[in-house]
Amino acid sequence: MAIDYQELIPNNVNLAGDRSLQRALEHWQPHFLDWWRQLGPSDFLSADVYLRTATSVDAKGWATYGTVKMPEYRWGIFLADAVPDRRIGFGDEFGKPAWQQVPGEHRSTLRRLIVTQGDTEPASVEQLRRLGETCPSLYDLRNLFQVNVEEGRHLWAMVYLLQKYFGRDGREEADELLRRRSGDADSPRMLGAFNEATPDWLSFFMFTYFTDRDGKMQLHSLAQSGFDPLSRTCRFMLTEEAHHMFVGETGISRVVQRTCEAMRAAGISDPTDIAKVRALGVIDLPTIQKKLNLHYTLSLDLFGSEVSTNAANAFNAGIKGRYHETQIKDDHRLQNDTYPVLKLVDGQIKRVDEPALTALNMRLRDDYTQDCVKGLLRWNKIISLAGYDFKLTLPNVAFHRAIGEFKDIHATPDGVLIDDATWNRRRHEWLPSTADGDFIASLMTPVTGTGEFAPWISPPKVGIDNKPGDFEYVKIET
Ligand code: BYC
Repeated sequence: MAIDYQELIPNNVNLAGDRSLQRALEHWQPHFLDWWRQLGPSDFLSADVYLRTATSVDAKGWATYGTVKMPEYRWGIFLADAVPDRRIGFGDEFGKPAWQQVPGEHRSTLRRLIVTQGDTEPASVEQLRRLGETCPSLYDLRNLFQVNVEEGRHLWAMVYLLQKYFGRDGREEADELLRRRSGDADSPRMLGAFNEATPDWLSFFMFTYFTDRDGKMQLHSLAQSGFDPLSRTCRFMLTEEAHHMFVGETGISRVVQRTCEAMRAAGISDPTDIAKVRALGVIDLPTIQKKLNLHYTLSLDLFGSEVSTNAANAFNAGIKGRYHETQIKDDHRLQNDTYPVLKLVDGQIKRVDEPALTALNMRLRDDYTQDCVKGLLRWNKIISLAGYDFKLTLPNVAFHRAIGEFKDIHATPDGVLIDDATWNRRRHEWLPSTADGDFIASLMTPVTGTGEFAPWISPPKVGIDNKPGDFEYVKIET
Protein backbone atom coordinates (compact mmCIF):
# COMPACT_ATOMS: atom_id res chain seq x y z
CA MET A 1 0.00 0.00 0.00
CA ALA A 2 1.31 3.50 -0.93
CA ILE A 3 2.17 5.96 1.83
CA ASP A 4 -0.69 8.36 2.48
CA TYR A 5 0.71 11.85 3.17
CA GLN A 6 -2.68 13.60 3.30
CA GLU A 7 -3.30 12.12 6.74
CA LEU A 8 -2.21 13.83 9.94
CA ILE A 9 -0.03 10.76 10.51
CA PRO A 10 1.50 9.56 7.22
CA ASN A 11 1.13 5.80 6.95
CA ASN A 12 0.82 2.80 4.70
CA VAL A 13 -1.29 0.81 7.17
CA ASN A 14 -4.69 2.22 6.21
CA LEU A 15 -4.98 4.13 9.44
CA ALA A 16 -8.09 5.89 8.14
CA GLY A 17 -9.80 2.49 8.11
CA ASP A 18 -9.28 1.99 11.87
CA ARG A 19 -10.87 4.99 13.56
CA SER A 20 -10.18 4.07 17.17
CA LEU A 21 -6.50 3.41 16.49
CA GLN A 22 -6.29 6.63 14.52
CA ARG A 23 -7.81 8.53 17.46
CA ALA A 24 -5.40 6.89 19.92
CA LEU A 25 -2.39 7.77 17.78
CA GLU A 26 -3.64 11.31 17.13
CA HIS A 27 -4.01 11.67 20.88
CA TRP A 28 -0.41 10.52 21.39
CA GLN A 29 1.00 12.72 18.61
CA PRO A 30 0.93 16.09 20.50
CA HIS A 31 2.65 14.42 23.46
CA PHE A 32 5.35 13.17 21.12
CA LEU A 33 5.77 16.68 19.68
CA ASP A 34 5.99 18.19 23.17
CA TRP A 35 8.63 15.62 24.02
CA TRP A 36 10.51 16.45 20.79
CA ARG A 37 10.46 20.17 21.55
CA GLN A 38 11.72 19.59 25.10
CA LEU A 39 14.15 16.72 24.58
CA GLY A 40 14.88 16.65 20.87
CA PRO A 41 17.81 18.57 19.35
CA SER A 42 18.43 21.74 21.33
CA ASP A 43 18.31 25.16 19.69
CA PHE A 44 17.53 24.09 16.15
CA LEU A 45 13.74 23.96 16.13
CA SER A 46 13.43 26.68 13.50
CA ALA A 47 16.40 25.65 11.33
CA ASP A 48 15.71 24.45 7.78
CA VAL A 49 17.33 21.03 7.46
CA TYR A 50 17.95 19.02 4.30
CA LEU A 51 16.41 15.70 5.32
CA ARG A 52 15.20 12.56 3.67
CA THR A 53 11.66 11.41 4.33
CA ALA A 54 10.21 8.01 3.53
CA THR A 55 7.77 8.19 0.65
CA SER A 56 7.52 4.51 -0.21
CA VAL A 57 8.73 1.21 1.17
CA ASP A 58 10.36 0.15 -2.08
CA ALA A 59 14.02 -0.66 -1.29
CA LYS A 60 15.19 1.12 -4.44
CA GLY A 61 13.56 4.53 -4.13
CA TRP A 62 12.02 4.81 -0.71
CA ALA A 63 13.03 8.32 0.31
CA THR A 64 12.92 11.86 -1.04
CA TYR A 65 15.10 14.74 0.12
CA GLY A 66 13.86 18.20 0.96
CA THR A 67 14.22 21.08 3.35
CA VAL A 68 12.15 20.83 6.49
CA LYS A 69 12.00 22.28 10.00
CA MET A 70 12.39 19.34 12.35
CA PRO A 71 9.19 19.83 14.39
CA GLU A 72 7.36 19.67 11.03
CA TYR A 73 9.00 16.40 9.97
CA ARG A 74 6.37 13.90 8.79
CA TRP A 75 6.90 11.07 11.27
CA GLY A 76 4.80 8.18 10.13
CA ILE A 77 4.02 4.49 10.25
CA PHE A 78 5.49 2.36 7.51
CA LEU A 79 5.50 -1.40 7.16
CA ALA A 80 7.52 -3.28 4.56
CA ASP A 81 5.37 -5.16 2.05
CA ALA A 82 3.79 -8.36 3.30
CA VAL A 83 5.37 -11.61 2.15
CA PRO A 84 2.54 -13.76 0.79
CA ASP A 85 1.85 -16.89 2.88
CA ARG A 86 4.70 -16.08 5.26
CA ARG A 87 5.50 -18.90 7.71
CA ILE A 88 7.16 -18.95 11.12
CA GLY A 89 10.82 -19.70 10.44
CA PHE A 90 12.02 -21.23 13.74
CA GLY A 91 11.06 -22.60 17.14
CA ASP A 92 8.26 -24.88 18.26
CA GLU A 93 5.84 -23.56 15.65
CA PHE A 94 8.26 -23.76 12.74
CA GLY A 95 6.40 -23.89 9.42
CA LYS A 96 3.03 -22.69 10.72
CA PRO A 97 1.50 -19.50 9.26
CA ALA A 98 2.90 -16.27 10.72
CA TRP A 99 0.51 -14.53 13.15
CA GLN A 100 -1.37 -11.43 12.12
CA GLN A 101 -2.57 -10.95 15.71
CA VAL A 102 -0.76 -11.40 19.01
CA PRO A 103 -1.22 -14.96 20.35
CA GLY A 104 -2.49 -14.68 23.93
CA GLU A 105 0.22 -16.93 25.35
CA HIS A 106 2.98 -14.74 23.87
CA ARG A 107 1.48 -11.40 24.69
CA SER A 108 3.70 -10.42 27.60
CA THR A 109 6.95 -11.56 25.94
CA LEU A 110 6.12 -9.67 22.77
CA ARG A 111 5.13 -6.59 24.68
CA ARG A 112 8.36 -6.64 26.68
CA LEU A 113 10.50 -6.88 23.54
CA ILE A 114 8.58 -4.17 21.68
CA VAL A 115 8.73 -1.83 24.68
CA THR A 116 12.48 -2.49 25.11
CA GLN A 117 13.09 -1.76 21.43
CA GLY A 118 10.84 1.32 21.58
CA ASP A 119 12.58 2.67 24.68
CA THR A 120 15.97 2.87 22.96
CA GLU A 121 14.68 5.19 20.22
CA PRO A 122 13.71 8.29 22.23
CA ALA A 123 16.60 7.50 24.58
CA SER A 124 19.09 7.99 21.78
CA VAL A 125 17.51 11.30 20.75
CA GLU A 126 17.84 12.46 24.35
CA GLN A 127 21.46 11.32 24.53
CA LEU A 128 22.44 13.25 21.40
CA ARG A 129 20.38 16.31 22.21
CA ARG A 130 23.14 18.88 22.76
CA LEU A 131 25.55 17.78 20.05
CA GLY A 132 24.27 20.23 17.44
CA GLU A 133 25.75 23.05 19.49
CA THR A 134 29.29 21.83 18.72
CA CYS A 135 28.88 20.48 15.17
CA PRO A 136 32.07 20.17 13.09
CA SER A 137 30.18 21.15 9.90
CA LEU A 138 26.72 21.65 8.43
CA TYR A 139 27.10 18.28 6.71
CA ASP A 140 27.59 16.56 10.09
CA LEU A 141 24.83 18.61 11.68
CA ARG A 142 22.42 17.43 9.03
CA ASN A 143 23.47 13.82 9.54
CA LEU A 144 22.91 14.14 13.27
CA PHE A 145 19.42 15.49 12.67
CA GLN A 146 18.67 12.77 10.12
CA VAL A 147 19.58 10.15 12.69
CA ASN A 148 17.49 11.98 15.31
CA VAL A 149 14.30 12.24 13.23
CA GLU A 150 14.56 8.61 12.14
CA GLU A 151 15.01 7.39 15.71
CA GLY A 152 11.88 9.42 16.40
CA ARG A 153 10.17 7.56 13.58
CA HIS A 154 11.31 4.25 15.00
CA LEU A 155 9.58 5.23 18.21
CA TRP A 156 6.42 5.73 16.14
CA ALA A 157 6.95 2.28 14.63
CA MET A 158 6.89 0.63 18.07
CA VAL A 159 4.08 2.84 19.38
CA TYR A 160 1.95 1.79 16.42
CA LEU A 161 2.42 -1.88 17.35
CA LEU A 162 1.68 -1.20 21.02
CA GLN A 163 -1.45 0.81 20.33
CA LYS A 164 -2.82 -1.42 17.61
CA TYR A 165 -2.18 -4.82 19.15
CA PHE A 166 -1.96 -4.35 22.92
CA GLY A 167 -5.07 -2.33 23.78
CA ARG A 168 -5.01 -0.35 26.97
CA ASP A 169 -1.70 -1.82 28.16
CA GLY A 170 -0.18 -0.75 24.86
CA ARG A 171 -1.46 2.82 25.25
CA GLU A 172 -0.02 2.98 28.75
CA GLU A 173 3.33 1.68 27.53
CA ALA A 174 3.30 4.28 24.73
CA ASP A 175 2.89 7.02 27.35
CA GLU A 176 5.68 5.55 29.47
CA LEU A 177 8.01 5.68 26.46
CA LEU A 178 7.70 9.46 26.56
CA ARG A 179 8.03 9.62 30.34
CA ARG A 180 11.31 7.77 30.99
CA ARG A 181 14.44 9.86 30.47
CA SER A 182 17.96 8.90 29.48
CA GLY A 183 20.23 9.13 32.51
CA ASP A 184 17.44 10.10 34.93
CA ALA A 185 18.04 8.76 38.44
CA ASP A 186 14.35 8.04 39.14
CA SER A 187 13.05 7.10 35.73
CA PRO A 188 15.94 5.96 33.53
CA ARG A 189 15.78 4.33 30.11
CA MET A 190 15.60 0.54 30.23
CA LEU A 191 18.98 -0.55 28.89
CA GLY A 192 22.33 0.53 30.32
CA ALA A 193 23.98 2.04 27.23
CA PHE A 194 21.01 4.35 26.74
CA ASN A 195 21.62 6.11 30.02
CA GLU A 196 25.22 6.98 29.21
CA ALA A 197 26.37 10.44 28.17
CA THR A 198 27.36 11.11 24.57
CA PRO A 199 29.33 14.26 25.25
CA ASP A 200 31.20 14.91 21.99
CA TRP A 201 31.22 14.09 18.29
CA LEU A 202 33.72 11.27 18.56
CA SER A 203 31.28 9.61 20.98
CA PHE A 204 28.47 10.27 18.49
CA PHE A 205 30.37 8.49 15.71
CA MET A 206 31.23 5.60 18.06
CA PHE A 207 27.60 5.45 19.17
CA THR A 208 26.26 5.31 15.63
CA TYR A 209 28.89 2.75 14.66
CA PHE A 210 28.65 0.41 17.67
CA THR A 211 25.30 1.02 19.36
CA ASP A 212 23.26 1.45 16.20
CA ARG A 213 24.84 -1.79 15.05
CA ASP A 214 23.34 -3.54 18.06
CA GLY A 215 20.11 -2.01 16.75
CA LYS A 216 20.78 -3.60 13.38
CA MET A 217 21.34 -7.06 14.92
CA GLN A 218 18.29 -6.84 17.18
CA LEU A 219 16.08 -5.59 14.36
CA HIS A 220 17.27 -8.42 12.12
CA SER A 221 16.34 -10.91 14.85
CA LEU A 222 12.94 -9.29 15.37
CA ALA A 223 12.40 -9.10 11.60
CA GLN A 224 12.37 -12.93 11.72
CA SER A 225 9.48 -12.84 14.18
CA GLY A 226 6.43 -15.00 13.72
CA PHE A 227 4.41 -11.91 14.66
CA ASP A 228 4.15 -10.55 11.13
CA PRO A 229 3.45 -6.85 11.88
CA LEU A 230 6.63 -6.75 14.00
CA SER A 231 8.60 -8.42 11.23
CA ARG A 232 7.35 -5.97 8.60
CA THR A 233 7.98 -2.97 10.86
CA CYS A 234 11.55 -4.05 11.59
CA ARG A 235 12.29 -4.78 7.96
CA PHE A 236 11.53 -1.20 7.03
CA MET A 237 13.42 0.19 10.04
CA LEU A 238 16.51 -1.68 8.83
CA THR A 239 16.37 0.26 5.56
CA GLU A 240 16.68 3.51 7.49
CA GLU A 241 19.22 2.15 9.98
CA ALA A 242 21.95 1.60 7.36
CA HIS A 243 22.58 5.34 7.06
CA HIS A 244 23.11 5.66 10.81
CA MET A 245 25.94 3.15 10.76
CA PHE A 246 27.34 4.84 7.65
CA VAL A 247 27.49 8.09 9.64
CA GLY A 248 29.43 6.27 12.37
CA GLU A 249 31.81 4.42 10.12
CA THR A 250 32.67 7.37 7.88
CA GLY A 251 32.77 9.72 10.87
CA ILE A 252 35.46 7.64 12.56
CA SER A 253 37.28 7.22 9.21
CA ARG A 254 37.37 11.00 8.80
CA VAL A 255 38.70 11.57 12.32
CA VAL A 256 41.42 8.94 11.82
CA GLN A 257 42.25 10.36 8.39
CA ARG A 258 42.66 13.88 9.68
CA THR A 259 44.84 12.75 12.60
CA CYS A 260 47.11 10.79 10.28
CA GLU A 261 47.39 13.70 7.83
CA ALA A 262 48.25 16.13 10.62
CA MET A 263 50.86 13.76 12.11
CA ARG A 264 52.51 13.32 8.73
CA ALA A 265 52.52 17.01 7.94
CA ALA A 266 54.18 17.66 11.33
CA GLY A 267 56.72 14.86 10.81
CA ILE A 268 55.51 12.90 13.86
CA SER A 269 56.68 9.30 13.63
CA ASP A 270 55.29 8.00 16.94
CA PRO A 271 51.47 8.08 16.99
CA THR A 272 51.50 7.31 20.72
CA ASP A 273 53.26 10.58 21.51
CA ILE A 274 49.97 11.94 22.74
CA ALA A 275 51.12 15.40 23.81
CA LYS A 276 52.75 16.11 20.44
CA VAL A 277 49.72 14.88 18.49
CA ARG A 278 47.25 16.81 20.62
CA ALA A 279 49.28 19.97 20.15
CA LEU A 280 48.28 19.74 16.47
CA GLY A 281 44.61 20.09 17.44
CA VAL A 282 43.62 16.57 16.36
CA ILE A 283 42.55 13.51 18.35
CA ASP A 284 45.41 11.06 18.95
CA LEU A 285 44.91 7.42 17.98
CA PRO A 286 45.28 6.04 21.55
CA THR A 287 42.37 8.24 22.67
CA ILE A 288 40.29 7.05 19.71
CA GLN A 289 41.05 3.50 20.88
CA LYS A 290 39.82 4.34 24.40
CA LYS A 291 36.55 5.73 23.06
CA LEU A 292 36.19 2.63 20.92
CA ASN A 293 36.76 0.41 23.98
CA LEU A 294 34.04 2.26 25.84
CA HIS A 295 31.33 2.25 23.20
CA TYR A 296 31.98 -1.29 22.02
CA THR A 297 31.70 -2.73 25.52
CA LEU A 298 28.63 -0.68 26.40
CA SER A 299 27.09 -2.07 23.23
CA LEU A 300 28.10 -5.67 24.06
CA ASP A 301 26.04 -5.31 27.24
CA LEU A 302 22.97 -4.67 25.09
CA PHE A 303 22.93 -8.31 24.04
CA GLY A 304 21.99 -9.42 27.57
CA SER A 305 23.54 -12.41 29.34
CA GLU A 306 25.47 -14.96 27.33
CA VAL A 307 23.23 -17.68 28.76
CA SER A 308 19.60 -16.58 28.84
CA THR A 309 16.33 -18.44 29.27
CA ASN A 310 14.51 -15.31 28.04
CA ALA A 311 16.29 -15.69 24.71
CA ALA A 312 15.53 -19.43 24.55
CA ASN A 313 11.86 -18.84 25.34
CA ALA A 314 11.53 -16.10 22.72
CA PHE A 315 13.09 -18.40 20.11
CA ASN A 316 11.00 -21.45 21.02
CA ALA A 317 7.88 -19.31 20.90
CA GLY A 318 8.73 -18.09 17.37
CA ILE A 319 9.05 -14.47 18.54
CA LYS A 320 12.74 -13.60 18.09
CA GLY A 321 14.96 -15.49 15.67
CA ARG A 322 18.65 -15.49 14.82
CA TYR A 323 20.53 -13.13 12.54
CA HIS A 324 19.78 -14.28 8.96
CA GLU A 325 17.67 -17.15 10.36
CA THR A 326 16.23 -18.11 6.99
CA GLN A 327 19.70 -18.50 5.49
CA ILE A 328 20.99 -20.82 8.23
CA LYS A 329 21.08 -24.46 7.26
CA ASP A 330 19.84 -26.39 10.31
CA ASP A 331 16.52 -27.54 11.73
CA HIS A 332 15.65 -24.07 13.16
CA ARG A 333 14.60 -25.68 16.43
CA LEU A 334 18.01 -26.20 18.07
CA GLN A 335 16.69 -28.67 20.66
CA ASN A 336 19.79 -30.87 20.53
CA ASP A 337 22.43 -28.35 19.48
CA THR A 338 25.18 -26.65 21.44
CA TYR A 339 27.01 -23.37 20.99
CA PRO A 340 30.39 -22.38 22.47
CA VAL A 341 30.10 -19.67 25.11
CA LEU A 342 32.93 -17.79 26.83
CA LYS A 343 32.56 -18.28 30.58
CA LEU A 344 34.48 -17.77 33.76
CA VAL A 345 35.59 -21.21 34.94
CA ASP A 346 37.83 -21.55 38.02
CA GLY A 347 39.00 -17.97 37.59
CA GLN A 348 39.82 -18.38 33.91
CA ILE A 349 38.05 -17.38 30.70
CA LYS A 350 37.12 -20.60 28.93
CA ARG A 351 34.99 -21.69 26.00
CA VAL A 352 32.19 -23.98 27.22
CA ASP A 353 29.54 -25.71 25.12
CA GLU A 354 26.07 -24.62 26.23
CA PRO A 355 22.66 -25.61 24.84
CA ALA A 356 22.30 -23.56 21.64
CA LEU A 357 18.88 -22.31 22.75
CA THR A 358 20.06 -20.59 25.91
CA ALA A 359 23.20 -19.34 24.09
CA LEU A 360 21.27 -17.30 21.51
CA ASN A 361 22.33 -13.92 22.92
CA MET A 362 25.95 -15.02 22.70
CA ARG A 363 25.50 -16.16 19.14
CA LEU A 364 23.95 -12.84 18.11
CA ARG A 365 26.73 -11.02 19.92
CA ASP A 366 29.33 -13.06 18.01
CA ASP A 367 27.60 -12.12 14.74
CA TYR A 368 27.72 -8.52 15.91
CA THR A 369 31.45 -8.66 16.67
CA GLN A 370 32.13 -10.02 13.20
CA ASP A 371 30.13 -7.18 11.72
CA CYS A 372 32.05 -4.62 13.82
CA VAL A 373 35.41 -5.85 12.54
CA LYS A 374 34.71 -4.51 9.04
CA GLY A 375 34.98 -0.90 10.16
CA LEU A 376 38.21 -1.58 12.02
CA LEU A 377 39.76 -2.98 8.85
CA ARG A 378 38.90 0.24 7.01
CA TRP A 379 40.20 2.52 9.77
CA ASN A 380 43.40 0.51 10.11
CA LYS A 381 43.95 0.74 6.38
CA ILE A 382 43.88 4.53 6.60
CA ILE A 383 46.48 4.36 9.38
CA SER A 384 48.77 1.94 7.57
CA LEU A 385 48.50 3.84 4.26
CA ALA A 386 49.68 6.90 6.16
CA GLY A 387 52.72 4.86 7.16
CA TYR A 388 51.95 4.33 10.85
CA ASP A 389 52.43 1.13 12.77
CA PHE A 390 49.30 1.34 14.94
CA LYS A 391 46.19 -0.82 14.91
CA LEU A 392 42.78 -0.13 16.39
CA THR A 393 41.44 -3.33 17.95
CA LEU A 394 38.28 -4.62 19.60
CA PRO A 395 38.86 -5.35 23.30
CA ASN A 396 38.28 -8.80 24.76
CA VAL A 397 34.62 -9.44 25.67
CA ALA A 398 35.58 -9.83 29.35
CA PHE A 399 36.79 -6.22 29.45
CA HIS A 400 34.60 -3.53 31.11
CA ARG A 401 31.33 -5.41 31.27
CA ALA A 402 28.23 -4.63 33.32
CA ILE A 403 25.99 -7.46 32.11
CA GLY A 404 26.53 -11.20 31.90
CA GLU A 405 29.32 -13.60 32.70
CA PHE A 406 32.08 -11.03 33.28
CA LYS A 407 30.21 -8.33 35.13
CA ASP A 408 31.80 -9.10 38.50
CA ILE A 409 35.43 -9.36 37.40
CA HIS A 410 37.96 -7.03 35.85
CA ALA A 411 40.02 -7.82 32.79
CA THR A 412 42.42 -5.91 30.55
CA PRO A 413 41.47 -5.30 26.90
CA ASP A 414 43.65 -8.36 26.13
CA GLY A 415 41.49 -10.52 28.39
CA VAL A 416 43.91 -10.89 31.29
CA LEU A 417 42.04 -11.05 34.60
CA ILE A 418 43.18 -8.40 37.11
CA ASP A 419 42.22 -7.48 40.67
CA ASP A 420 40.25 -4.41 41.74
CA ALA A 421 43.32 -2.44 42.78
CA THR A 422 45.02 -2.95 39.40
CA TRP A 423 41.81 -2.06 37.61
CA ASN A 424 41.39 1.15 39.58
CA ARG A 425 45.01 2.09 39.00
CA ARG A 426 45.04 1.34 35.27
CA ARG A 427 41.49 1.78 33.96
CA HIS A 428 42.27 5.13 32.34
CA GLU A 429 44.93 3.50 30.22
CA TRP A 430 42.01 1.78 28.49
CA LEU A 431 38.96 3.99 28.97
CA PRO A 432 38.63 7.76 28.47
CA SER A 433 39.66 9.76 31.55
CA THR A 434 38.29 13.15 32.55
CA ALA A 435 41.42 14.70 31.05
CA ASP A 436 40.81 12.88 27.74
CA GLY A 437 37.21 14.11 27.78
CA ASP A 438 38.36 17.66 28.51
CA PHE A 439 40.82 17.55 25.64
CA ILE A 440 38.19 16.34 23.17
CA ALA A 441 35.73 18.90 24.52
CA SER A 442 38.31 21.63 23.89
CA LEU A 443 38.20 20.79 20.16
CA MET A 444 34.42 20.88 19.96
CA THR A 445 33.88 24.44 18.75
CA PRO A 446 31.03 24.71 16.25
CA VAL A 447 31.78 25.20 12.57
CA THR A 448 28.73 26.34 10.64
CA GLY A 449 30.11 28.07 7.55
CA THR A 450 29.04 26.44 4.26
CA GLY A 451 31.62 23.93 3.09
CA GLU A 452 33.77 24.41 6.20
CA PHE A 453 34.96 21.66 8.55
CA ALA A 454 36.47 21.63 12.03
CA PRO A 455 40.24 21.08 11.90
CA TRP A 456 40.06 17.71 13.72
CA ILE A 457 37.98 15.95 11.02
CA SER A 458 38.39 15.50 7.25
CA PRO A 459 35.59 16.45 4.86
CA PRO A 460 33.52 13.52 3.54
CA LYS A 461 34.34 12.02 0.16
CA VAL A 462 30.84 12.71 -1.22
CA GLY A 463 27.93 14.83 -0.09
CA ILE A 464 24.52 13.61 0.98
CA ASP A 465 22.26 13.07 -2.03
CA ASN A 466 25.34 13.89 -4.14
CA LYS A 467 25.28 17.52 -3.09
CA PRO A 468 28.43 19.59 -3.71
CA GLY A 469 30.89 20.39 -0.91
CA ASP A 470 29.55 23.91 -0.35
CA PHE A 471 25.91 22.86 -0.03
CA GLU A 472 24.07 24.51 2.86
CA TYR A 473 22.63 21.39 4.54
CA VAL A 474 21.22 23.37 7.46
CA LYS A 475 20.03 26.96 7.29
CA ILE A 476 20.40 28.24 10.80
CA GLU A 477 18.32 31.29 11.67
CA THR A 478 20.48 33.98 13.21
N1 BYC B 1 20.81 -3.08 30.50
O1 BYC B 1 18.16 -12.88 29.96
P1 BYC B 1 18.86 -11.59 29.90
C1 BYC B 1 18.63 0.15 19.01
C2 BYC B 1 17.94 -7.18 31.56
S1 BYC B 1 19.47 -0.91 20.06
C3 BYC B 1 19.84 -3.24 31.41
O2 BYC B 1 20.28 -11.52 30.21
P2 BYC B 1 17.52 -11.10 27.47
C4 BYC B 1 19.12 1.52 18.86
C5 BYC B 1 16.84 -7.81 30.71
O3 BYC B 1 15.96 -6.82 30.18
C6 BYC B 1 18.54 -2.39 20.06
N2 BYC B 1 19.15 -4.39 31.58
O4 BYC B 1 18.67 -10.89 28.50
C7 BYC B 1 20.48 1.77 18.81
C8 BYC B 1 16.19 -8.73 31.71
O5 BYC B 1 15.33 -7.97 32.53
P3 BYC B 1 13.90 -8.59 32.97
C9 BYC B 1 17.42 -2.43 21.08
C10 BYC B 1 19.48 -5.42 30.79
O6 BYC B 1 16.20 -10.76 28.06
C11 BYC B 1 20.92 3.10 18.69
C12 BYC B 1 17.36 -9.19 32.56
O7 BYC B 1 18.40 -8.22 32.38
N3 BYC B 1 16.56 -3.55 20.87
O8 BYC B 1 17.67 -0.24 18.43
O9 BYC B 1 17.69 -12.42 26.80
C13 BYC B 1 20.02 4.13 18.63
C14 BYC B 1 17.88 -10.55 32.16
O10 BYC B 1 18.09 -10.51 30.78
C15 BYC B 1 20.47 -5.34 29.81
C16 BYC B 1 16.54 -4.65 21.67
O11 BYC B 1 17.23 -4.74 22.65
C17 BYC B 1 21.16 -4.10 29.68
N4 BYC B 1 22.14 -3.92 28.76
O12 BYC B 1 17.97 -10.01 26.39
C18 BYC B 1 18.66 3.87 18.70
C19 BYC B 1 15.62 -5.77 21.24
N5 BYC B 1 20.57 -6.53 29.19
O13 BYC B 1 13.09 -8.72 31.70
C20 BYC B 1 18.21 2.56 18.81
C21 BYC B 1 14.61 -6.13 22.27
C22 BYC B 1 19.67 -7.33 29.76
O14 BYC B 1 14.23 -9.88 33.60
N6 BYC B 1 15.21 -6.58 23.51
N7 BYC B 1 19.00 -6.68 30.72
O15 BYC B 1 13.37 -7.51 33.91
C23 BYC B 1 15.73 -7.82 23.68
O16 BYC B 1 15.78 -8.61 22.77
C24 BYC B 1 16.17 -8.22 25.05
O17 BYC B 1 15.38 -7.53 25.97
C25 BYC B 1 17.67 -7.94 25.36
C26 BYC B 1 18.04 -8.67 26.64
C27 BYC B 1 18.54 -8.40 24.19
C28 BYC B 1 17.93 -6.45 25.59
